[in-house]
Amino acid sequence: MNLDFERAGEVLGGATQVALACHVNPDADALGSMLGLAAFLRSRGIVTVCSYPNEPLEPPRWASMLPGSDRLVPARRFPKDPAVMVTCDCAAFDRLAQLGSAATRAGELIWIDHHRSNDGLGTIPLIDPSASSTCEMVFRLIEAMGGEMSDDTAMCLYAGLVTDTGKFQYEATTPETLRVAARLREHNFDHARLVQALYEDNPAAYLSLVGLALGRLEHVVDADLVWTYLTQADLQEAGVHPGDTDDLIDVIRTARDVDVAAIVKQQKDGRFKVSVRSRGGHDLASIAGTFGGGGHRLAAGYTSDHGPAETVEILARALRGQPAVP
Ligand SMILES: [Mn+2]
Repeated sequence: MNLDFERAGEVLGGATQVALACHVNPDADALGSMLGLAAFLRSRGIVTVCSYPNEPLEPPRWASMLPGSDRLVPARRFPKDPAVMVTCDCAAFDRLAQLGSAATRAGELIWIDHHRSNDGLGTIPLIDPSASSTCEMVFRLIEAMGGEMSDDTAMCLYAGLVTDTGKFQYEATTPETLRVAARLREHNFDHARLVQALYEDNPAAYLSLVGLALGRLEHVVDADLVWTYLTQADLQEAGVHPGDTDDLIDVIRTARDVDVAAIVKQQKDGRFKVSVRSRGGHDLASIAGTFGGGGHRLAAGYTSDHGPAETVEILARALRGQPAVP
């Protein structure tokens, strides 16, 4: 893999202002990589502006733990034609939504990502599907640029490393990932409180919603699949924000009887977002890709225009057509 970290470092180091964006509905890797890199650039006297395309922004609760999250600006205040722009953790160009026009017009576009399926390459593509997280890649970029990393940057990057590796569980956790984590932990930040904010911060109502979703669990034996769903009405009744249900798939995926777990969740626009996870037997990035989504081999997602039952019927058909790897 010939990733031009040096060229990206030169462009960033020579910039007076850098505009950074991450994907819509950001997770901790997206926000952590963007805010971590921004804090590093600011420590070198570079003016930064950070955004993502949710209107209003409504950052997840844990985001307040990440230094710099108080400086996020809404997409409408993002530069229209930035000289230098960085995107973080975007598997596809449309994940930038209304920030895509700025990316198209940017003088230099540094595209940092670790998703295998990727169509947004920028003028300087830094795309490494073998990296655990975009945060790990930002760590490498900062190393290539040289200079001191602040505690603030370390905390932001650590958040993405922890979450995108499933707390250092997934196969993408390499010896290098753990070395990077160790280097970050040498810095002074409250890692225990950070991880608690990321994983143990549910309203009690969320647990009832988990109960509802688990009660609806269905098993499609010949497609090697378990699945469940939640509607907007379910979320509203429980008073739970859709972003608070991101970890629900991690309960479903523990089912050992099948290879694939799916949750079908209705979005505000009425469409259903499908999150799928494999225990190792299916390539979900390619399946999600055929439905206009993307992701990683064992963890992917897409949006469906159908209701939950029909969505899962179509998914089951795709899974049957792709025999499990023994
Ligand atoms: Mn990521």
